[in-house]
Amino acid sequence: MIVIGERINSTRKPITAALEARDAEHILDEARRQLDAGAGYLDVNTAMMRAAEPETMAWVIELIQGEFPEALIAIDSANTAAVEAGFKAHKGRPLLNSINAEKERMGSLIPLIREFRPRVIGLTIDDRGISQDADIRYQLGADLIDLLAKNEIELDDIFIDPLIFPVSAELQAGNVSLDIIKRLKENYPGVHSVCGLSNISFGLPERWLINQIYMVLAMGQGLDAAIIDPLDRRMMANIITTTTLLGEDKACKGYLKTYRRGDLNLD
Ligand code: THG
Repeated sequence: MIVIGERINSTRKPITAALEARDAEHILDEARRQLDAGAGYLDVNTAMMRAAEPETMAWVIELIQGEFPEALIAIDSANTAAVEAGFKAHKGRPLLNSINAEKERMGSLIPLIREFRPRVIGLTIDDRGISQDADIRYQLGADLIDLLAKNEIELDDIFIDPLIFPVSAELQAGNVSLDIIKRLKENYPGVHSVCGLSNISFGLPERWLINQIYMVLAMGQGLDAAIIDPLDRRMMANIITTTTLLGEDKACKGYLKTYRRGDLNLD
């Protein structure tokens, strides 16, 4: 499972405050803790900085990679200027979060993708919004894969996000996203699937319980990347245990290593 750490996101108030104050220590502490917990990417969203979103994105990336040269960033932005600023600041290959099937956005991002060759998350949404129909969302994912492949992006560098609706608002929301993950795995085994999980539990109590069980169900269908809080020890323990049970942890090495670190002791 590729864990994308979600904590450096300007929708979180302490992060907005740290970005506004250019509080390097706070951002580096968030980066360090997520990397230590096993994050393969750090998602960075600076959208709440509005006009300063691009320069703030570049500042965060340079700050983190200055301290942790191996760290990779998922550039989480709907703003083309911020994406470009992020690409220019980043050493190594970032993960673009995200492109989608909206015509206008696609037009400006494809040239940047061709120039900077990031790994790419594609969302299953287009100008009509999010469909509740699994066939439509699956097809948007398949079309994005074809488009990225045509632009010489390797299958291993493509991540499709089936998107998740709250199960409290739409009874079949959980099943629809599971179905998309399964069909993508069957038809494009070299492509990754990814999601941010927390939407599934919106509007219900004890959200952690819903998020964690949904993670296990999604991994059962082939989900291999997730945007989560890596400091959530129970979620991380569930992920390693599920990986082991799915036969992807040779000699249970990952499970035993996690046990020896004390990270399976959740009391
Ligand atoms: N798919 C893709 N990208 C995404 C999402 C997705 N990026 C944004 C989001 N969804 C994932 N990132 C976050 C970041 C922070 C929080 C949740 C998701 C978060 N949530 C608090 C909580 O759940 O308790 C509430 C917010 C707060 O702290 O104020 O922190 O789906 N491709």
